Amino acid sequence: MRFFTTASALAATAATLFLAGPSAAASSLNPLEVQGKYFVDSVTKETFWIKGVDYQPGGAANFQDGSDPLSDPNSCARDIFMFQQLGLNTIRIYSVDPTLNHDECMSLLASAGIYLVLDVNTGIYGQNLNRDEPWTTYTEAYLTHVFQVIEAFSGYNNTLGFFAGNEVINDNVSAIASPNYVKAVVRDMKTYISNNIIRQVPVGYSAADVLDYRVTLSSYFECGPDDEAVDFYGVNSYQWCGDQTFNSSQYNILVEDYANFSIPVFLSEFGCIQVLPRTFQEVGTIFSDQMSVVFSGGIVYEYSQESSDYGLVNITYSDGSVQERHDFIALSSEYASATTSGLATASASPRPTTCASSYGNIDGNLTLPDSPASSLIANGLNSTFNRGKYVDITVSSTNYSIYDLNGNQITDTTVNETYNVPVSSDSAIQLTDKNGSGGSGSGSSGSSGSSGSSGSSGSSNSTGSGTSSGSSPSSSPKSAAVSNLVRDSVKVCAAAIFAVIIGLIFA
Ligand SMILES: *[C@@H]1O[C@H](CO)[C@@H](O)[C@H](O)[C@H]1NC(C)=O
Ligand SMILES: *[C@@H]1O[C@H](CO)[C@@H](O)[C@H](O)[C@H]1NC(C)=O
Ligand SMILES: *[C@@H]1O[C@H](CO)[C@@H](O)[C@H](O)[C@H]1NC(C)=O
Ligand SMILES: *[C@@H]1O[C@H](CO)[C@@H](O)[C@H](O)[C@H]1NC(C)=O
Ligand SMILES: *[C@@H]1O[C@H](CO)[C@@H](O)[C@H](O)[C@H]1NC(C)=O
Ligand SMILES: *[C@@H]1O[C@H](CO)[C@@H](O)[C@H](O)[C@H]1NC(C)=O
Ligand SMILES: *[C@@H]1O[C@H](CO)[C@@H](O)[C@H](O)[C@H]1NC(C)=O
Ligand SMILES: *[C@@H]1O[C@H](CO)[C@@H](O)[C@H](O)[C@H]1NC(C)=O
Ligand SMILES: *[C@@H]1O[C@H](CO)[C@@H](O)[C@H](O)[C@H]1NC(C)=O
Ligand SMILES: *[C@@H]1O[C@H](CO)[C@@H](O)[C@H](O)[C@H]1NC(C)=O
Ligand SMILES: CC(=O)N[C@H]1CO[C@H](CO)[C@@H](O)[C@@H]1O
Repeated sequence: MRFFTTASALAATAATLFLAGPSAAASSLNPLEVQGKYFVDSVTKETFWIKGVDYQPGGAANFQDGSDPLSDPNSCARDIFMFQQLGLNTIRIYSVDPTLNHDECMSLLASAGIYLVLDVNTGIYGQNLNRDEPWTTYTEAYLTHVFQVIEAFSGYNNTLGFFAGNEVINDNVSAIASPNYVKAVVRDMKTYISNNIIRQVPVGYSAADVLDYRVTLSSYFECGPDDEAVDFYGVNSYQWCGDQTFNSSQYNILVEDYANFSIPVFLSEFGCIQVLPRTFQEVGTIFSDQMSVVFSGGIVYEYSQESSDYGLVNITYSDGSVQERHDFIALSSEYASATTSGLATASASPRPTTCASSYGNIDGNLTLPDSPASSLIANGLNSTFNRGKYVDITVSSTNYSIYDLNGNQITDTTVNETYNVPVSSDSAIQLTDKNGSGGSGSGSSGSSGSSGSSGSSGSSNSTGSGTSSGSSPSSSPKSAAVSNLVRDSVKVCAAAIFAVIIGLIFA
């Protein structure tokens, strides 16, 4: 009798699994796209507001090639578990090594429902623009690095967009010298993508919020032909410190200043530390009707505790463990209660397709220089370059220890794989054959870019070895896809048939 019940239950379960299979398989994470001033899900057309955290364990300034935040599946599983506790739908990473394999980490992020906004620069010499003398660093070699990052990440549907630069323009000298070079990088990236990659992954710029040119710089990046203007804009803002209101923080001015912006704008860094511990009181306002009509959410600086003291968690590198800090608890509570009202309906002003002849306080030469990489832009990197694709997830539970604020170890640290991640040739065919159909793709506008990491200005000129390690050329995605499909359906069918037979025998 007991066995009979079990067998029936098994049969029922298997049948459910079998029937539910197709619809469960259908829920994979859709690419986002830019529509007017909002990000929308390209399939459901729902508006998307970013709930994010900046993620660069070790600090962006110390980045070296050879490993990056998405190259080790065990640390990804550890941190993605934590991202889910925080309620995130997006992370931002400042620097990666495009020759490494990011497939498993990007697949796990996608299964957890998390998008990536990725900066294309590093602090390594040759992988960023010198903000004071950008003409010395705007070279084919530099752009090769940028295009490698594009190639490595465009095949993942959860790549939300690329930042061409972070705070490249951050003082009076760079405000004269750099705007047209950053915008040239945006143009080169957008043109590279439209020529060589099927999905027109959006390209943006992340700005230091300097009031002298807050409005003029964003207007300069927003204007012009589609292939030169930015698709979205990030503002790094630390103006809400401690106990404030919409008005006292001057968020009201910030919102007014971008009220007519024609493309998505969001806080690409926020979370002032002048008053500690942080309560993240501003989250409620960012996602309120007052603000969410203009700002598409925000990204808190930053996940790991570094010397700058902005961490949500402590990472102990000797044993790979992480521990929640007070700010982690505060942010997860604020993000959990922040809701937006669904479909945003505010109509966007049309994007200005011609630029003014000058913009206040960025009064250098605003004409874009010709690209030093026009042949690469036309033809793409060679086809042997490391192109990312989704793979079967092998590590969904980290082997590192995770501790809560009180030092108690969290025992179940399995990532909640909410979305199906189709392992298929799809990622590969998101990239055009160099001489195939070419990138159609909906263009949005786009602009700006540069390098460096947040907070610090100045082009860093650290000498990293420019070499990359561990490039793992993808094996044939098509055969992997087919074998995966076969494997899965064999598994499900066999289970169902077995269960039904057992059920019949015992019925
Ligand atoms: C906030 O500032 C605006 C002016 O920008 C003013 O109209 C409004 O009354 C202020 N609100 C509060 C609650 O003080
Ligand atoms: C936004 O547009 C409205 C209506 O055209 C105008 O009154 C307002 O001054 C504009 N705001 C900015 C910051 O340009
Ligand atoms: C995080 O690390 C710092 C410095 O090592 C330490 O002072 C602090 O107590 C740690 N915080 C937690 C919650 O473990
Ligand atoms: C930078 O330029 C602005 C306006 O162009 C000026 O008001 C400010 O004093 C300058 N700052 C410095 C440090 O020179
Ligand atoms: C402005 O920059 C463009 C592109 O680099 C260059 O062709 C032009 O000569 C510059 N104009 C001036 C006045 O320097
Ligand atoms: C392909 O590109 C990579 C990286 O740019 C380079 O190292 C390699 O030599 C190139 N291979 C061919 C066959 O051109
Ligand atoms: C975790 O697993 C990886 C292999 O996947 C291994 O290299 C590493 O040493 C393990 N770390 C711990 C702390 O067990
Ligand atoms: C996993 O995610 C689903 C969908 O968001 C949710 O319903 C479920 O409660 C989550 N499970 C856990 C253990 O968090
Ligand atoms: C990416 O998204 C597109 C559009 O929704 C879909 O057709 C494609 O199958 C997806 N690819 C992968 C690998 O999930
Ligand atoms: C950066 O470092 C390189 C290599 O050491 C050097 O050749 C170059 O002049 C430096 N550039 C700047 C702007 O300091
Ligand atoms: C990589 C490659 O084969 N590029 C070629 C694509 O086609 C154009 C013209 O159709 C050639 O100029 C490129 O060399």
